[in-house]
Amino acid sequence: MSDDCLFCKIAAGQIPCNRVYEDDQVLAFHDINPQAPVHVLVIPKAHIATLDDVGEAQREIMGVVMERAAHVARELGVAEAGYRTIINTREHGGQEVYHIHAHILAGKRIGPMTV
Ligand code: D5M
Repeated sequence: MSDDCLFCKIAAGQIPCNRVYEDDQVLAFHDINPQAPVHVLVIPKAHIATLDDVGEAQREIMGVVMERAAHVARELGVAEAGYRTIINTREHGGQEVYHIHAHILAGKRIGPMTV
């Protein structure tokens, strides 16, 4: 756990969230500022700041995060219609919270990616 990390505090239950899935390794919760009818964040409970911090030692947990993201999408009933999964990295990627998270955006046709 990283002391100053918002998502570590959410993972530890110190800050509330609108949880949709939890196990010993992963937590998924609704984004506080949804950009689509369904907007869920999937995080590893262990602190990883960015995708750039993912190396061999994080392969397994990131595989679990992505597998659970697909599971959550199915559970929310959006898998068949489809969804977008995004990981933002650092400033130019638009990352605001430096604890890696996969966004799941769904519930409507998500527009083309813009840069
Ligand atoms: O995305 C960070 C996302 O985290 C952004 O969409 C808002 C969301 N957020 C911030 N604080 C909270 C809390 N407390 N609960 C739920 N969601 C939150 P990024 O990819 O870093 O830009």
